[in-house]
Amino acid sequence: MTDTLATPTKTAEIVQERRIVTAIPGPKSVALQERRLAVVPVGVSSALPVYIERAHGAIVIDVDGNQFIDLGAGIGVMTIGHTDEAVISAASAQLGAFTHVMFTITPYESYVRVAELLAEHTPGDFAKKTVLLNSGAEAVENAVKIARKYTGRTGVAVLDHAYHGRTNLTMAMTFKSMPYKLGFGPFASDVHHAPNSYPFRDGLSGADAAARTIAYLEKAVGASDLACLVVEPIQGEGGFVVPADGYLPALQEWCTANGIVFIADEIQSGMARTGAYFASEHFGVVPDMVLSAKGIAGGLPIAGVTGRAEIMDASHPGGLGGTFAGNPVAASAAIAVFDSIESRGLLAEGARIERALKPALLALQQKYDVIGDVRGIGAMLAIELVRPGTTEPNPTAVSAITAFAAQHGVLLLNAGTWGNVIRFLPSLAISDALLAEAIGVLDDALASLES
Ligand code: PLZ
Repeated sequence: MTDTLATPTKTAEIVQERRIVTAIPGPKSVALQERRLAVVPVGVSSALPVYIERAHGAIVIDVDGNQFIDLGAGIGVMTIGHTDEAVISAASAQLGAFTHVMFTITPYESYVRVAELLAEHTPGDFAKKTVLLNSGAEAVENAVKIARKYTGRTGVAVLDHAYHGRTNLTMAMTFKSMPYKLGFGPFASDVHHAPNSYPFRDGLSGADAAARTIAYLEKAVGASDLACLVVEPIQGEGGFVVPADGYLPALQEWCTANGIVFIADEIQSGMARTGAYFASEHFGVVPDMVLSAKGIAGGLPIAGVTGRAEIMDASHPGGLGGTFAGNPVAASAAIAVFDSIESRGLLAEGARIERALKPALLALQQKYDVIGDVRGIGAMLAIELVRPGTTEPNPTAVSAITAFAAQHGVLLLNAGTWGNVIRFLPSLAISDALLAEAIGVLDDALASLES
């Protein structure tokens, strides 16, 4: 049976199974890699030089016919699964209707509908408005732009270990120098990095960590100079760092008291990944602005800045936009993703994935002392690797494990300021059986470290 499926003609025919049939990378990938090296700069690197031909659900299949269990979902983009029928049909229908007219010239309904859906599903019961953009970084840029216009202030506060993008302003906001910033400056000014809450490393309560963040910002900047504080409710690239209880509410309270716009960058944590539409809900905060991208449109590029109407309306007409921003094909796909989450009850899937994965990861922690911490919510889980008996980061173990997993048909992503975190952010379409199989490979990978 599997033979006939070796070259499936339709993505839906891809059986949800792991299957390695060549060396990794296989010969066709090796040939493509050679072509790529001649024409694509080394600055654009790939975690694994395996070239993908098609994908469905939680499986990606490469040009050599190898099938991988995808635990990264393109860094949290394919939240409802690869080649989802609803996304394909919505985007295809829009392709045949019109692909571009430019919303700032002649508008169309799908943009408005996405704004309605984001207003409905982001936290908070107040009037909200949304501007659509193309990428996460562009959403962050626009959020800062709007917060500055609204407050008449210029200071931007961000947290240590944050990731907000690769454009000039967002490089300034991103914490980690290598590979994101080194040699790419000078960076935008008036961006201030404050200590975050990182329970595994600082051992602080939420209240104490918030007091530390606030004291830093008050001393180093001054609250009245800050336009906004941008936080990822669960830090993504920084290593799926979940703040201690009470940390985010204390920050929000301080922002509100001081007229600082409280912005949640939910580009990685949002859109049903954690079992809630947006991770802010787990922490009891209602941000003034929520930023979304990645998972909102099944892989088509679109991003949103959704915020309190009075803040969003601070910009003069014509101040916000962009040629492709809110592209109709991507907007149609986003509507299909929202509809699928509702009609298929996908909000429950985050909790299912947590139930399937977290106890297994905790069991591995008991077995292997290289795992210092297991954390996360829903389908946003991670293990932080250390030198056994210490909290010293262990990126070497992460590299060895992700390489082993790739050879055995499991795509695992790293993360973390020290590159010592493995994050699990599969699509919500992944089955418990595939998760169990991936855990088996992870167990073997951990065992191989000791041999
Ligand atoms: N904010 C919280 O996670 C994107 C970047 C991967 P863009 N993270 C993955 C890479 O190596 O470039 C991200 C994020 C958070 C902002 C962004 C930026 O989103 O769509 O990549 O611009």
